[in-house]
Amino acid sequence: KQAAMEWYKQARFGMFIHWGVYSQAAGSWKGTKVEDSPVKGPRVAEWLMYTFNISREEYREFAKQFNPDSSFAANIAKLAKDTGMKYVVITAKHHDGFALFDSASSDWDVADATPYEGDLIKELYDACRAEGLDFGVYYSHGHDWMEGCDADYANVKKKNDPYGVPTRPNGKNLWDPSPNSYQDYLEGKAYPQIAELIKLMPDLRLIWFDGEGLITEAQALRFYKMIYDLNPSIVVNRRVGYEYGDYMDAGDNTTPKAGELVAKYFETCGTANHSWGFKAHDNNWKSTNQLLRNFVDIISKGGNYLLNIGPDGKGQVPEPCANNFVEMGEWVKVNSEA
Ligand code: JFZ
Repeated sequence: KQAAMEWYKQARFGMFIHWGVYSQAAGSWKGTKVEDSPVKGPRVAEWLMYTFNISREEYREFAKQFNPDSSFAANIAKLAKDTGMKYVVITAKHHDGFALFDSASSDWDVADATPYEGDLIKELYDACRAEGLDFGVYYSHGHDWMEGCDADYANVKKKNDPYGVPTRPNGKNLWDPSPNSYQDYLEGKAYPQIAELIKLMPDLRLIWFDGEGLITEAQALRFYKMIYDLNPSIVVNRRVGYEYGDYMDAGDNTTPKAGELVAKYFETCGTANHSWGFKAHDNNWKSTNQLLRNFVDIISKGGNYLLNIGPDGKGQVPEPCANNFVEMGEWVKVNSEA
């Protein structure tokens, strides 16, 4: 792991990508913006299915319109390179459970549920490697609104929670839950998909877990150990659960102040506007100056900056965002050794 952590420490600046079926909705559903939904919860565009309590069947139908331009991979890899970034981390599966790769363990994936002919994750991996960029994937192991364990949520939570904290079903699909148990979901989908991703990409560098709420210590350790056994150079983030990850995070969009976070390796992930997934009506982009101030602040404290883009359904990065990134990259490249 030491060499992998050295890589991580030196990489410093990465691109986060939130992309999926929700991207084509652009932050609205049937004419209503996510901000105007009566359902309580985050107002980010990638939570579309949750925000509008979309049934699993209707959301599966919606996936049939997801058909990106195959040029997305080369374009995004180039943008990351031009921004001065050293690696890319894309959502291989977000909370809606949709896999952007051709998965053998589920047909809720790009190959079986959309008209797109190809494997989005593998294509972006290849394009990034061709640009000399390293590659990682985000994987929502805790939430899966399509095939997770949400019907069983209250029981599992009660059983797994060592402190007897009352159940707060935040972020769970309780409007149309799948019948799976948590253990079945992990065995049948989450563990196998992590193994698939590692096999698909021999140079995979990082796995970024999210949504750890339900997991037991043994289940979190199994993710960590399984990854180590398959490829010990993969770096794992803290959110795998029970602090088993290799580095800390400072909370989304936040930078640690002096004395707040003492960790050799940490990361701040951040948005370029106010949503991770593409939201057409959020044009409140952080300025190039603001992005650079964040960058310098985080890097000077020894952390990594994972700065997000949300491409649209076709895979296009919003133009003002891309322009700011390229402008930022001119400074980053001049003012860093590499
Ligand atoms: C999670 C996701 O729910 C969200 O959609 C996005 O992927 C983001 C990067 O991660 O949201 C979180 C999770 C944890 C914190 C904040 C937002 N946190 O610990 O500050």
